[in-house]
Amino acid sequence: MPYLMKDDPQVARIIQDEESRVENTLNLIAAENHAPRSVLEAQGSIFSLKAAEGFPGNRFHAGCRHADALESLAVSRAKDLYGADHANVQPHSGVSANLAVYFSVLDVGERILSMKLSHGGHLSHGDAASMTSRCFNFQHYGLNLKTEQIDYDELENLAKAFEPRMIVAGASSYPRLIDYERVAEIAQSVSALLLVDMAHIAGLVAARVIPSPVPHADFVTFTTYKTLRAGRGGIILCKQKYADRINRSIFPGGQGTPSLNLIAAKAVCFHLALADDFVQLQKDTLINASCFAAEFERLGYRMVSGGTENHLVLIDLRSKGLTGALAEETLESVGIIVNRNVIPADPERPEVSSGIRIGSPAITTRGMLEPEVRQIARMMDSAMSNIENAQILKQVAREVQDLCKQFPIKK
Ligand code: DSN
Repeated sequence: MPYLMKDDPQVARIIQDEESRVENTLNLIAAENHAPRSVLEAQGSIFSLKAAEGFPGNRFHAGCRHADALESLAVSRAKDLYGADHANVQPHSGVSANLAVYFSVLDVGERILSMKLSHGGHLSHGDAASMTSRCFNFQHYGLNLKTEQIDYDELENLAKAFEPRMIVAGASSYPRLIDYERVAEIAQSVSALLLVDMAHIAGLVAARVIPSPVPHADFVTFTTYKTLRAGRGGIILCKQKYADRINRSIFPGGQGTPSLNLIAAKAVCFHLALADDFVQLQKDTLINASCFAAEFERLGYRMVSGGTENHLVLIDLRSKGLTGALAEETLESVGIIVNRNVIPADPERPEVSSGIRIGSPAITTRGMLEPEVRQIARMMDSAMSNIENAQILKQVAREVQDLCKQFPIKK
C-alpha cells in the first residue's frame, strides 16, 4: 500500500495490523470467510468512484459504458449460477436486500411471518430492535424446543391463523437444512409470498451441495461475503414478474448510486464459483462442520438440534458451566475467533448467551480438513476447560500459531 503509507501511515498500519490478525488467528465465525485476492482487487478498484444511478442502459449519469458492461455481466452470472429469472446485484447489504423485497410488494403495516431472532432468525426479519418491525406487522415462528428444528406443522398453523402476506424462511444460526418445498406449499395455501434469505448458505447453494430455494421462492436474498467469498454486499433474485418492482424498490426506492466496486467483486466471485475447486471447497466446508459437531460431542458438549447439515454448529455450553461471552473471550485470547450466540429458549441475555456458534467456511478456505478440525476442537476444549490456567492457555495459543503458519491464507 505505497500510496496509503505515504498519505496516511496511521490508517495503513491499522490495515496491516488487521491483515496480520486475520493471518495469525483461526476464524470460526460462521458468517465470515477469506476472499481470494482477486475479489479484494476488484473491490478496491476505480469503480468505487463511479456514480451510476439507475440500471444498465438507463442511468442518470453519463460515462457509464463500462459500468453497464460490468453490472450486466454480474447480473447474467448471478442468474446463471443460481438458475434465477432475474437478479438485482445492487443491494449494499443483506438488510438493504430484505427491505427492498418487503417494500417491493407490501404496503406498510402488512403481515409477515418469519423466524424469531432468538431461535436463529435475523434482525431484519422483523426483530423488535430492527426498523423492519416498525414498518410491517411481524409474527414469528420458532423451533420445536425438543428437536430444536423448525416445526413445519406449527408454521402451517401459525400461517393459517395469521394470514401473512409474506413468509420469510432463512436464518443466521440454524444448523439444519430448510424444507423449502414445504414452506412454499404453506405459503401458497394462505396466498402468501415466499422470501428465502439464504445469506449464510449462498456458497453451498451455488456449488449445489445443498438444496436451492430458488425454484420454490418468489424472492431469494443473500449477502456475498460469507460462504460465497465475494466481499460485502447483497443480492436479490426473483421471479421475472417481480423484476421491475424489485429494481424500483432498490433504485430509486431505497438506495442511490450502486457500489460498482462491490458489484465488480460479486461478478468475480460468481465466475470463480463455477470452478471445480469451489465446489470441492463447499463440500469440504460441510464435511468440516460435521466433523466439528462429532468431535465436540465426543468431548462432552451438547450440539443444538443434535448436529449440523450445513456450515455451522451451535454449541450449548451450559453443561460446562460456561457462558458464550466467557468462551468467546477466552478463545479470542488464544487466537480462536468465534461468536457467542443465544441458543433456543436461552436463559441468558443475548450479550451473555449460553452458546457459541462455530462456522467451518474460513478454515476450510485455508485448506484445513478433518485432522485439523479435530485438532482445533481439542484446542478449544482445552482452553474452555482451563480458563484460569495461564500456562495451558499459552500452550494452546502457541498451537494456534503453528497451525496458522502451516495453512497460510491463499491469495
Ligand atoms: N448476519 C450476521 C451473522 O450471522 O453473524 C452477520 O452478517
